Parts: sequence; structure tokens; C-alpha cells
Amino acid sequence: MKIFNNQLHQLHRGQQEMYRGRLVDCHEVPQRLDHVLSELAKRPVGQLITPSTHLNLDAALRDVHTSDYLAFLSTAWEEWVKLSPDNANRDALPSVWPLPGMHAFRMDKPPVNFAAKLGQYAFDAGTPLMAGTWTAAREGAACAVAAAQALIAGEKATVALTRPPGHHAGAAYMGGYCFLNNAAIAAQYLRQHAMHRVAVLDIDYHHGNGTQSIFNDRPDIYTVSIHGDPLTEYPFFLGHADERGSGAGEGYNLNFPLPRGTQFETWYATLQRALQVISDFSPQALVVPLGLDTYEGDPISGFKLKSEHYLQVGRALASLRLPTVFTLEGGYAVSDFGINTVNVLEGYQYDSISP
Ligand code: Q9C
Ligand code: ZN
Repeated sequence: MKIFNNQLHQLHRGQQEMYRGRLVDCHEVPQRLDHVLSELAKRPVGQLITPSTHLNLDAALRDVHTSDYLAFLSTAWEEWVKLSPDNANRDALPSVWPLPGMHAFRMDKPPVNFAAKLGQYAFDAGTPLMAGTWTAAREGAACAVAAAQALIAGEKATVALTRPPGHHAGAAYMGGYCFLNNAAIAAQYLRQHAMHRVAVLDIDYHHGNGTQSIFNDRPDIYTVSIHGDPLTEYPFFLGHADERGSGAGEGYNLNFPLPRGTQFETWYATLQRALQVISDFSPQALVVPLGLDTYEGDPISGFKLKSEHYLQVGRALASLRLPTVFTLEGGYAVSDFGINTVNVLEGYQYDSISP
């Protein structure tokens, strides 16, 4: 198993996120990845690799994200500091948004003011952007591209070991701690350079709204997500069971919303149903946005999986016998995050080497 490691992730280090009317400490912290690395030092399930700087990364980013969004992200920090010199010590967070009804009538006049632009490209105030965000997120996307390339070259399973996460990011928006959609970038790369059919199975606690939206009208990338019911759980505005894709993509998205409080037995039975759907699609590769916020100890989520269950999750994913890219997503019980992540990878390895 080749594990592509984002060594620049620490450049993204948010101070605070807006939560219920006040700023609270960020959940998505650099220490998350440190815990995975220290667990991997104890249980080396694969080799750690820094992605090459010679990838055609810009093309891979443009195949998923719009060029205006990429231009926004790459200059955002500079523009934020230009608003006021004091901003240099403060993360950028949006506070004003163009709701669909408002946006529709002045699409022809995109705002020049950066605070307004931030609202145009971000769907929540929980995703701070700072000086190192673009560099860190871009290197994470490089990990995703490298993971896809290694799969094409014949690896059975590869990992984009990175943060910030990606599955909430859409073609033209950030949110949910995500900026570039690493899973979508890997899936699109696989599709474009090698495989006819790719499946995405998102097992983060939160619905993979960005990935679903990016591939919503396409039949060649089947997106499946198991997550907390959006009626009560973030990201709220997408992720219901009746969202099946549209146009040519109709029938190629499937959501499994589950109530807050769901225990492993029910979650695992749902995973088996998702695996069957994917197997029926007969994809040539699988991308797994891997969130560990389904853990019982997660501070912002509501499922009840225990650490040992993640070994079984890894084995179940391997049972598909598909070349698989994992991208690291959420998981905020920081001190157990390394154990839980490596449990999935170890479980996967165990099943893929057994007869
Ligand atoms: N009380 C990922 O797991 N805040 N993003 C929710 C819940 C946003 C999660 C607050 C959660 C985003 C990648
Ligand atoms: Zn999540």
C-alpha cells in the first residue's frame, strides 16, 4: 500500500470556527495527521511517499474545480490582507452570502469586495482560510493525483494521507473544513486516464455533498454516501435518499442517511448494501473518502462505531477486490484518530492478502 503523505499540511492551521453564534476552537487540527503518522510508525501498513512535484496538477484541479474558484483560492489570502493590514493575524471567514434568489438576478455583477467574494465561494463560516491554506490544500490534491496514478500503475490500494479534508468542496465552493475535493480529483483522474467506470463510497459521518454535486449528472462515476441524516446533521441541504443524480447521471448517485445515534450493527448492514450496489455497477476502481468521525468518541458527530470496528470496515471494503484510493476526510476525536485510521488500512490489507 502506497501512502502519499502531505508534508505541508501544517501550513493550514485554523484558529477558530463559527459555531452557534460564537467562535470556538477549530476541530480540524494539524495534530490529527501527527497521530496517524505515529500509529503508522508502530504498524507500518504501507510505505510513506511524498508526491512528485512533476505531476500535471493544475490540469487535474481544473478537471474538477472551476478556474474562477481556483483563481479565488490561490489569491484569497493576499486579498484578505489587502482589505486591512490587521487581517494578517486573523483567519478569513465569510459572514455574508448570496442566497439563490438574490444571486440569480445579479450574476452579471460579481462583487469586487473580498469579504463578499468569500461569501460567494464558501457555504459556511466554519472553514477558516489562512496564509498557508492554498499551499497545504494544493499539496493534498497532489497526494490524491499521485494516489490515482499509482493505482493506474498497478497498486492495489493507495492513500492520500492529507488534511484539510475535501469531500464537502464543490466545483466552485469551499466549506465543511474543505477546499479542494481530493476524492473527486482522484476519481476524475482515474476515469480520465484509465478506467471507464469509477465508484466513490463516502463513509465520513457527513454527507459528501461536494463529490455528489460534482458528478451529479454523470453515469461514469457512481457516488454513494453513508452519513448522518441531513434533516438533523451537517451539511443539512443535501444528502437525502431520493437524490439519485440527474440527466445522464440519473441512477448514479445513492445516499444512505442514518439517524444520529446509529450503532455499528446497523451502520455495517448499510455498508453491505452500499457494497452490493457498487459491485452491481462493476466499476474498475473505487475511491473511498475515509472519515473517522463515525467514531463513538467524535465530538461533533453522532454514530457509535468503536475502534475495533474499523478493522472490520477495512476488510469489508477489501472484499470488493477493486483497486482502491483512500482520501482522508473528517474525524475529530484527535487522540484516537490515528488508531482508527490505521485500523481501516490494516483491515483492508488483511483481507486483500488472504486467499
Ligand atoms: N455541530 C468533515 O468532516 N461543523 N467536515 C458542524 C456540528 C461542520 C465536517 C458543526 C462540520 C464539517 C470533513
Ligand atoms: Zn465529516
